[in-house]
Order: sequence, then structure tokens, then C-alpha cells
Amino acid sequence: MLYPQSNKSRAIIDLNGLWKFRILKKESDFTPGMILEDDFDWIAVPASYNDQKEDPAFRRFAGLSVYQRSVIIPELYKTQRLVLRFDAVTNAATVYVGAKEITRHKGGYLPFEVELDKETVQSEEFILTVLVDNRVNHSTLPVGNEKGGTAFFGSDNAGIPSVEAGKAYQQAINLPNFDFFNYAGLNRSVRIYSTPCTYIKDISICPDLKEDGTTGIVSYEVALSEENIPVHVTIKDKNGIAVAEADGANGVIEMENAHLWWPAPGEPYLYTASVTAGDDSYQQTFGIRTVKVEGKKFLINGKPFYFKGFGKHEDFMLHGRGFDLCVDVKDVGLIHWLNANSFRTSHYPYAEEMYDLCDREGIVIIDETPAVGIGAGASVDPYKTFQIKEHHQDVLHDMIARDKNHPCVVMWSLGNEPDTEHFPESAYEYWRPLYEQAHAQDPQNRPVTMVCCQNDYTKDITTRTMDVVCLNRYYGWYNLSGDLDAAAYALNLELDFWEKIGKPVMFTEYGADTVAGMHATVPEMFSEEYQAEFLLCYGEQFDKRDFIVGEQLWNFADFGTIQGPMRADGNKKGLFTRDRKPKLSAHAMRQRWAKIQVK
Ligand code: E8X
Repeated sequence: MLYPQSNKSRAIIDLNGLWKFRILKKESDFTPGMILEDDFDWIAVPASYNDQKEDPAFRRFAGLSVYQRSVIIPELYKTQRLVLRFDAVTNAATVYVGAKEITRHKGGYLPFEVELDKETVQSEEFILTVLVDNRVNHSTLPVGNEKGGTAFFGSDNAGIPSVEAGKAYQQAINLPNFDFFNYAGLNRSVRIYSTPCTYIKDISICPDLKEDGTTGIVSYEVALSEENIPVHVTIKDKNGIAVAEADGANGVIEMENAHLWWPAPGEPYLYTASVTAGDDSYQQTFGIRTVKVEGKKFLINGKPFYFKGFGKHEDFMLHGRGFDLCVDVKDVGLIHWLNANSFRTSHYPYAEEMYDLCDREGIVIIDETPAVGIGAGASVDPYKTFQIKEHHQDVLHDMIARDKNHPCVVMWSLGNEPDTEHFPESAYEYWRPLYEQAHAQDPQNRPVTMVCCQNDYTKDITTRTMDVVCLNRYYGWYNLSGDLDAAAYALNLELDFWEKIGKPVMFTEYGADTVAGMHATVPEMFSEEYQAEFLLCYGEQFDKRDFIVGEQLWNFADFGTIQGPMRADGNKKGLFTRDRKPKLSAHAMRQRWAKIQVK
């Protein structure tokens, strides 16, 4: 799916800004075609709605809300094909022009679009309405909890006499089965873009390298709205100089002395494929780089790569999970400051603009679907009770379709911390087809993983089948709490197990909640000193093993979560506070990662 682009044949109508907004107390309060004339709030788009007002309902309600605005199409666009595109509406959307439903979409972290019909395009003005559903449950990704408690932190509503009361509780608070606040709304940009009537539908670029390691082989495929439109491709270097040409909707272009895309601190060299097809045109950036798992190594351009970084969140004050390019620029600057080189898009695909920035900055991304919360304790097989399989296939497909050309994306994560221990065969039968789907769909055939929760790894027959074993471990925090000697012992016991698997292993989470400003001469949990000691202790164990290909701690920064007895104003495992102030461990990791040179 192509990102909206303004060029000689395409234009963009920006629909970001102030929209009318209303939370619906009940679903029957909405009728298609209704106009918000009074009893509405002005709300900012893109942004989550939750923190924009002081009304407790904005954070606590579960259900439908309405966004509405008027749209005027300039005369000069009325001869073009016009497409309405939502970059992300969380968690589900139904879209109306006037009283007519024109599209709907399930899933809160990937774009969807709809071509506007002639009547709409020719109209003087029209009312655009988006009905947003923030609810999560056993059929959504991320998964919500349906039994009135949060399985995540095990509050099983002890003392509440019946499930009925639990259901009441469920209504009061939209219960995520995941550890981040369920920010909702028009979280990313809303635009109308124009194309000529015959147009470029998609572009796939698959780079490779010849044996000589310097000749690039660039395979491309241009999908068109109609057959037999003449296609021309010009490859331009970073200075816009044409360095190769080709004709035809598919082709392979050889490029001698190609500049490779290297992760930071190397040069992330970007080329542009300037595609023309009939009256349409599109400029697609790409990088020439290879990614491969070989034995126990993760290779980029044939060189062993070591992931230094973290899991992140799209999370900041006031706009919640809203798209914020300034925060993305700030965070990438801090990633460089830390001497880090990568992050995982935990636990959902991030805004496309962040991948574009990482392409330019040489930051490596593990791209993750929103499949988090797939588990409900040892007594319920989620693979038999959650209705998520088809939706999971869809979100995996859409994530790869959206992000396939980014050189910064080096691995797909099918999901985070599912239950792979209590129902091992059921888990394997669920995840294996998704693993195969990702490999089959990705033109670049990148490595595929599924991030493993701390579990009895001897029973888990799924994690070991991934291309890279990705582990989230918290010895010394959630268990063996406060005892780093015991934690190191347990970690090494487990690493002895993984040594035998003969695959690359990396840590995709390890960390400790830390209250900024809390200090202790003898490090204790929640102190800044304990977090630094915890992270460095893990690093010490990693350094002893040659099959560990990366360390991504949890988390880059503090972030918002649901209320619960384990969260005081959110999750505090950040190297930085939520407003990006460094804790002691940020300095400790900066020094550690300065010594780990990668290229
Ligand atoms: C945590 C993290 C959470 O924020 C993340 O989204 C997923 C959790 C640790 C799970 N992983 O709680 O900070 C630990 C399970 C029990 C050992």
C-alpha cells in the first residue's frame, strides 16, 4: 500500500485539524446522517481523544464515539480519482459520507482507504463522519479481557459474587489484556489524495547483492490499475542523479558500485525509484541491503549484526498514541545518543513516518503486529476460545503490504508474549501458518519471529521454530525479585538450554520499573541504581554467549498503562521518563553500547 504523495500527478487534501467529537453513551444514540450541531467537543486530529479533555469518560468508557467534519473538494480535483485514507483509527471504524456508509475497518494500527464515488467528488461539500469503537475483547488484536478482570495482572475480581458483577466491571472500564493504555481515536493522519484515473496501485522493491558484494541487483514490480500502461523506472542516487533506467512493470536492474544501506553508525544510503506509468507517477525510496540468518548469526550485508536497543511505545503526554513527528525525531536522536541502533515496534505497527525516518537515520526495526494479550491463564486455551485467527492473518498481511519496501525493517514479529506453554500443540498449530504466511508474502523474505513471554521454555515448542529466538525475561524483577545473583543464575540456566538450539537468540525485553529520582547506595527495586545494575547484569551474561545477536531492553521510555495495583502512573521501566529525561540507566547503557561496535 503506497503512502500518500504529492507530486506532478498526485495531490493531497489534508483533513487533519479540529473535528467535532462526541462520546456516545449508548450505541442507539447514533444514526447514520446525524449532524453534531450541539453537545460536541472540538477535538484535535491526529491524536488519541482520551487525554484531550478533563472528562473521566474520555479515559474510562468503552464503546462508540463520533468524529465529524465537513469536506470541500476543490474544482481542480474533480477530474481525478480521489481516495480517502485513514492512517490508523483505533480500534475500529465505520465511515460515512452523509448517511451513506462508505467503508469500515477493524484494527487500530494500520491504514485503510476508500475511493470516493462520483457523486461525492462532484458534490459542493459533504459531511464526513467516523464512528470509532475503542473496545477490545477476545476477537480483537490487541486482545481485551472479557471476564471482568485483567488476566494480565491477575485481578480476578476476588470478592465480586458473580460474573454478572464482573460484566458490569467490564462495561465500566475497557479491559485490555495488555500493558499499555488503550488510547483510541483518529490516532494518525486523515487525508484525501488524488491520482489520475489510471494509476499505480503498488510498488515492490527487492534489493540483493552480487557475490562481489558491491553490485546491487534491484528487482521491482509495479502493480497497475489497468493492463498495458507503459511503465518507466529511473533509479536516482541520493543527489537525485539518474544512475539506472528500465522499462516495463516488472524488471531487474543491476547497479555496479552500489552504495549500500548500512545501519547506524554506518551510512544508510537511500536511492529513489522514480516510477511513471501513463499519466501517473510515484517516487519510492529504497535501500540496497541484504538481511539473512546464517547459523547462529544475524547478517546485514553479509556482516554479523548486533541489535542494541529496546522495545518502545507510541506514547506521549496529551496526545496519547497520536502521531507526533516531533517525538519521533526526538526519540531517534536519543537512540543515537544512546549508541543504540534498533528498536521493536512493540506491540503494534507504528506510524509510517517513523519507518521513513529510520530509513534515513539507519535505525533498524523489528516490525510487530498488534497480536498481544493472546493468553488467559493455564485453564483456557486461547487458540480454541479467542476468535482472532482470520484477523491476525489480515493484520500480518496489511503490515507487510505497508512496510515491505523499508530497508530499516529487518524482521517481522508475528506477535508478543502469547501463551505458548500451557497448550503447546495448539500454540504451534496457530503460529506456524502465520510464520509461513509472512515468508511467502514478503518479497524480501526477511527473517520472522514471535516474541516469547517468560515461560517454561522446555514445554514451548513454538519459540524454537522461529528464525530468531526472541525472549522477554524478567528474572530479578517479576520473580527472584531484587536478587540479581539468582537472576544471573536463572538466566544462564536458560541460556544453556538455548545454546543447544543452534539458532540466533536475542532479548526483546528485560527491565525493571524505576522511579526517577529514587536512589539507594545499596540498589533496591524501583531505585535508579537497581535498574542500571539489573540491565548491566543481563549484559554481562549476554557477553558470555556467541549466539546472542541482540539486546533490546524494556522500555525506551516510561509509558501510560491501565490502572492496576502494579502500575503507579503507568509502566516505569523506561531508560527515560515519559517526557524523555534520562535515568541513571540511560547513561549506563550509553556507555555499554559505546563499547559494542557493530558493522
Ligand atoms: C511489563 C511488560 C509489558 O509492559 C510488555 O508490554 C510485555 C511485560 C512483561 C511480562 N511484557 O510488564 O513491563 C512479564 C511476564 C511475567 C514474567
